[in-house]
Amino acid sequence: MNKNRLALIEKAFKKLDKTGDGFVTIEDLKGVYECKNNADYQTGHKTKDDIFKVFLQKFEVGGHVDGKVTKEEFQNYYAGISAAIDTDVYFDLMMRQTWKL
Ligand SMILES: [Ca+2]
Repeated sequence: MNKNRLALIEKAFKKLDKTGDGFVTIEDLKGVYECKNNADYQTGHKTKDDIFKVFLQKFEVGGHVDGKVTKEEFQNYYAGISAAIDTDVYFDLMMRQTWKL
C-alpha cells in the first residue's frame, strides 16, 4: 500500500481508538456506535457486547481474534480491501465515508 492509503488507515484507526491505548476494543465502540437497528439486538438474541465483538472480529486479520484490534490487524484488513481498489481517489472516498474522517 502506498503512503496515502496508509495515512488514511492510520487516521481511521486513531478515530476508532477512542481510549487511545493503541487497540480498538469494545470500550472504544461504546457510546460511539449504535446497534439499535440490529435485528438480533432488537429480538434480544444478542447483547450489545456480542454485536460489537462480531464487528471487531472482522478487522482482526492475521492476528489473534481476542476482541482487541491492533493497528497491524487493522492494516491487514485494509490491505485486502486496498488490493481490490485501483485508484487512490476511490480508496480515499471509501475511507472517509466509512469512518466519517
Ligand atoms: Ca482503545
